[in-house]
Amino acid sequence: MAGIGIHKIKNNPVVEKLRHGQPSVGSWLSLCSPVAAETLAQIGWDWLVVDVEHSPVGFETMVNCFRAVQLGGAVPLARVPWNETVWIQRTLDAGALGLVVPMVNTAEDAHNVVHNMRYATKGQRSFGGSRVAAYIEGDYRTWTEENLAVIVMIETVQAVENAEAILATDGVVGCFIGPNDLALSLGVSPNATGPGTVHEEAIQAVLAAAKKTGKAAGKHCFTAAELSLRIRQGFQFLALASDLRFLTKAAREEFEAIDFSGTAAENAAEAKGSLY
Ligand code: 3PY
Ligand code: MG
Repeated sequence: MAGIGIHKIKNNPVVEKLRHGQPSVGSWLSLCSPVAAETLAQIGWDWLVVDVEHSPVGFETMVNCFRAVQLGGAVPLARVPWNETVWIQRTLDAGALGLVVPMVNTAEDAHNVVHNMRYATKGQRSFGGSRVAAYIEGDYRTWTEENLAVIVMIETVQAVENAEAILATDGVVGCFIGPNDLALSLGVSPNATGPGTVHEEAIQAVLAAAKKTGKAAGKHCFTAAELSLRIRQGFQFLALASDLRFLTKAAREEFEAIDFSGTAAENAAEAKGSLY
């Protein structure tokens, strides 16, 4: 029976782009809303990350966000709360095609990420299948070996110092800089960023380590202008803001554009018939 369905994929498009040196652009889901996820996915992002670290999303809502992202045409990824076996295992089984793992500070941490994401004999992920296996061409278990997006977060001074060893770890596809935690670790304000700051120096050191190891560098960006600059600099795995930020920014702009200066009667007359 023909239906709108979902076509099967052969390779993970995110990993393909990153391995071919191309930028792959996405955003963050903090609203815990499958409807927001589906709407955002239709805009054209390569991927959307369900943020399980810093949003109150529950596990079942997370699965529904994955479904919604898929339906909207993007690749579902998640940021797990910590570099832990149980989180990694369950989130992959729930259908993420890759993970962003926070606070990876050493090559050993990076090795543990990969070890938890791979099945035996290459790792220790237990085999119970994944709900996403139905959307993969061929065998999911072997597919994961080359196709899961393994993205480690570099967001501390220690991680910047170890960036080359972290990125050189077999199985790591790329890194993702968390600008806020990096600022805190450097002992500076999260606003003390940009050219000439220690923060930017650290970012450029991570980019250099990525180029040296042939892996993808990434960063969370707050504006399209910054994201465009980072593409020109050679960053690849780039997130722009989040669903929450898009909502508050647009709502604030509209709210601030309201003209409260007229009388109530005048405003009502002007608004009539032109609400949308
Ligand atoms: C940070 O800025 O620390 C982040 O984790 C952004 O995703
Ligand atoms: Mg962080």
